[in-house]
Amino acid sequence: MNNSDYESHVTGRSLYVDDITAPNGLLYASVFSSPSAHARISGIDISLAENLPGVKKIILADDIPGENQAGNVLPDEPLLAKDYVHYIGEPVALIVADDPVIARSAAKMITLELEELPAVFNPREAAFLGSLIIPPRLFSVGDCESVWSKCTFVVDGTAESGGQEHLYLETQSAVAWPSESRGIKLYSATQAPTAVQRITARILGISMNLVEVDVLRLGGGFGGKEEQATPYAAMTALAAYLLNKPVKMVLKRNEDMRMTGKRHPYSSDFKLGLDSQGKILAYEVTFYQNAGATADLSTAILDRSLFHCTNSYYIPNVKAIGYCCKTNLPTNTAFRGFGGPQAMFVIESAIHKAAKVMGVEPSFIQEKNLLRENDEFPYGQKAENCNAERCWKKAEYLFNFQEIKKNVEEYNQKNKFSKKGYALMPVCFGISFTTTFMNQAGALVHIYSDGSISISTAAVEMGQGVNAKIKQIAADIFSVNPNRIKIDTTNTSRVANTSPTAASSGTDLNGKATEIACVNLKYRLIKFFAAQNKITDLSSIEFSKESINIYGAPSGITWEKLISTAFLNRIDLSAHAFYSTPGIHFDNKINKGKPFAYHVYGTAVIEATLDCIRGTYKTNLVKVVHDFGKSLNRVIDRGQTEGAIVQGIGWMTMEELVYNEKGKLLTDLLSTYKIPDLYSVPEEMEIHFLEDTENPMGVFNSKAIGEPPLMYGIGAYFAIMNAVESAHPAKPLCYKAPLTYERVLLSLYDL
Ligand code: MTE
Ligand code: LUZ
Ligand code: MOS
Repeated sequence: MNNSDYESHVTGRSLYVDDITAPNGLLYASVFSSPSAHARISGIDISLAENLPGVKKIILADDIPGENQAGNVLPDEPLLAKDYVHYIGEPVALIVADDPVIARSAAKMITLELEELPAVFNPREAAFLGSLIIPPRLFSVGDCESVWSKCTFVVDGTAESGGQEHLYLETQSAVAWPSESRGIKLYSATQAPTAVQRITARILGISMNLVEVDVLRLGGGFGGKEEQATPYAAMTALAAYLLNKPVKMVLKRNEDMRMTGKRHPYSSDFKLGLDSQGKILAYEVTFYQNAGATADLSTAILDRSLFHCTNSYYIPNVKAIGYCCKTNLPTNTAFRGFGGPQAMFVIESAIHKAAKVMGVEPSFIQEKNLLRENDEFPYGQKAENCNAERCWKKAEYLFNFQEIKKNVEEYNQKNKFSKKGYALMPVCFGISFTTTFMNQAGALVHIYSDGSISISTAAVEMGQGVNAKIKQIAADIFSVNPNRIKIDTTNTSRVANTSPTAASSGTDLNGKATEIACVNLKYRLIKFFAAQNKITDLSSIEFSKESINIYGAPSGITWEKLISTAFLNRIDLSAHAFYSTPGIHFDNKINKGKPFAYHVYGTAVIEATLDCIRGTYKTNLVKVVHDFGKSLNRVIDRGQTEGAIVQGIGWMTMEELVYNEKGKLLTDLLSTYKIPDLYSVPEEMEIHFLEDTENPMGVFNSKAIGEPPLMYGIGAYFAIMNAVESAHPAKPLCYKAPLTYERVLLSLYDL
């Protein structure tokens, strides 16, 4: 297996930003941030901090040479707060010192004079006050209003899901070097090198070609470094620029948890109408998204909630409204699933409630309403190569739903203080940035005269295996040993104007660009070889196992020989290529179009066991049939699926962010914020790759894998709830995630 950096990871040789050897004169930056959730700044006292030995400079908003604006999507985010602060943890000043301990000590000596203003933390309250980042968004199809009266069953209710801390192992980090031409070279742990370049140039008031951003790899991103690595990189660059010295900034864990945003909490209202047979006729949903203090990616995330509001089901009449609510919490941001999970939790809650009213299992309604070929999504795209039913049927056959149900029932008969529950979770997720222009990527491939190959793309390796996949693509096209290939760092000077590595499309976009570059180079080499050997039929020439064949027979020319001869004959051995997803478009005035290149499908079954005395539970098993297309790399794809499922279960069950009444995060360390560990991951996980599936829109017929499986984790919520229902059938239900042990315990007793 050539998953390039497994070995260097386990032997500790993989480098991260914080490992970069300290250059001479390296300074360290630390952030002084707002202690108040909403206030006017009437004064700032930096005199004590300034005079602390070792402190080189305290940087304030007025020191910014360019524009004090870090907002990438909307210009509503000062890099350093000047007159107002909008959340606890908002950067106000930057302390640069000889050493990080001194920088942090100095930060503690800064005091603000504040006039406190009313703060709002609840998105519904924000919406009521008209505190919205953009006007409400509406996706609709059919006519719900005229259909309710035709429904046999109509249920309504609310569903709430909490935020989620990314908890990438590597916190936000950057190192900046001033360069000769009054420019900056930045090493940043970012998913979006071009965004870092653009914003840094704006902050410094210089042009983009003077900022070079280089990314080797990330210790995890999960969406948390799609936008939010940018301000920390820009601050580091600002310090380096003003002091003309290299500067490093690495957040401590509790700083990162307090200052950076998370998955958006949502509070939603739903109404679902069904006919007597369980066919869903109409669905109305209103999402109140807690965006936090600034826009960041909230509007795109809200859009994805609207796109995925019907999950894997066909519903003819839909009205979905989204409020992007501005509150005084740290700005929330992209997190694996990007608004999709929040929306799917609501439709699954609605189905669960309807099942209760109808006296059927939720799976009865789920199965009956699964998407079929050519069904139209509320946003106008048709389900093509739709595998929703195939995945469900295959899972039913392989995992024997009836048997699981029977075992659960038998177990529950036999046990009084322990109950089991189970749930099914179908998922449908669209692949492409829903902001159409972002679906572009580039690749730069060099073949060196010794036959070794270097590839640069826009893709950032963050543990998801994109480098290994891109290496495989090139190795396959040239038919060479993957060890010949090095995937180089992601660098804005080598590949320009890039989109972040996000939306699960890293391999799709950058893999395609790599494919085009390699195919072009190969064609060039074939033409050269044909000319040299006086071959007229180009199709007779084939690259096979490090050699060149003619009509299937070895020519005696190896890859290395071909390359060295091509070099001596002045053949260009470099190629740049560009890829943009064809055929996608979206009109965001009417909210119709074809935003996605394709959809990913799958079905999971999840079983949980509840301790009815303590309220604790365990997810015993997760079994999935997933449509990977033709998997490029089964080891990576299985790892992505398992990791995403566990992350999804964590979000739905144990990860709880607690703020005090002033908006201060109390759960800012791993002692208080619980994520799944070795003891809480499902005891049994089975991932089945759906057979015989094609995806012409993917590289070599593969499908994106990064985000979709996270949403299988939603099934854990309903599996636990199913067990709670067995323990306490009379208790009214509410849909509020995370379903922590505490919440389960309270729901088991009539307190
Ligand atoms: N896997 C690991 N190990 N680390 C990560 O940070 N990020 C996820 C997913 N898998 C992530 C990960 C997210 S949010 C996305 S969008 C995709 O990887 C991005 O990479 P891809 O587009 O190459 O799949
Ligand atoms: N980022 C983005 C994303 O800018 N647009 C998207 O549609 C998206 N989807 C998933 C994850 N990140
Ligand atoms: Mo992933 S949320 O698109 O970085």
